[in-house]
Amino acid sequence: MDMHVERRIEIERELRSAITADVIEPHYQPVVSLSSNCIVGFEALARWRSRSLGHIPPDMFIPIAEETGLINALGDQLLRRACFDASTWPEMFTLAFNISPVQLRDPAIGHRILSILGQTGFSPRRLEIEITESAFVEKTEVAKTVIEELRRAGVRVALDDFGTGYATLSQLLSFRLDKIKIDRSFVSHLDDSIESQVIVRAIVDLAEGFGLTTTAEGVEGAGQLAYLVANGCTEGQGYLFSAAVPAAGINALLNRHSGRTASAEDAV
Ligand code: G
Ligand code: G
Ligand code: MN
Repeated sequence: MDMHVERRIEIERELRSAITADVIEPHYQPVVSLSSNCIVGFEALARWRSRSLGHIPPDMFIPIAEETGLINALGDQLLRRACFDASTWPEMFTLAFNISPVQLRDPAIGHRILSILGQTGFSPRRLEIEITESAFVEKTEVAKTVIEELRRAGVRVALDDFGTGYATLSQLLSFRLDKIKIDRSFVSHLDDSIESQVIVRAIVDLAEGFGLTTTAEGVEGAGQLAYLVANGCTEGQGYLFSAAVPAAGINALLNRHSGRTASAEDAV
């Protein structure tokens, strides 16, 4: 317990200086169209290697940033860097960026996101924000206003980790969304669980019925990919294609990918 508390305090202290020094950087995981097998965009995932503490995963430092109020500064910094990096990619690639429910409690976040887009010259039409279900449960008025503000500017909105939260369908449907991301806990059991297959198919149908696209998260195997393709899932993401790579690795990834012919077995 003491060790845990000490470690946390240490991480919090290091996190403050990491934000001041702007050393937490987004890496990028490709999002692949399942109909063409082409990369259509990248999701930014924060990566932090601290000199004194080593690699700290976002699952650990994002919650600390949220509890300490550092998330706004960190989120802005990461988005600025991601838009800057993404501006160098070919036009057709979109940038997906995670916004935590805590960030969505701040009525000013919409304005800040749009200013960062203006400053970096990155088109709102190329940005997609990912929001988890919990943002749709409490304090929904602020979240709703922010989402509407961003959508009016052309930003798209994806519901992240769908199927794992506590939002009701009617709560979710009272927001205007563009995409549903199917949580990897369902995708990872597609080979051995009929239940997972039924759930994934139902989510794809539900999304289609509301005119939304779907992205399957955590695709790791050819069998999972085949099921997703056969059932009309729009896009996939996962280690089968590629893990997140640093900004400097994107060109190599794109070159490797364009040298191949499109086929279901073909991983990025
Ligand atoms: O990449 P992965 O383990 O590494 O990410 C773990 C979790 O951290 C995911 O739920 C992801 O949404 C979240 N995360 C990663 N990067 C960011 C970020 O830039 N902002 C926010 N709010 N969450 C992030
Ligand atoms: O919550 P969100 O979907 O934003 O988090 C994405 C998380 O999933 C990141 O931690 C990312 O590193 C991780 N991830 C991406 N692809 C795979 C995969 O194929 N398998 C597993 N186990 N994790 C993945
Ligand atoms: Mn995400």
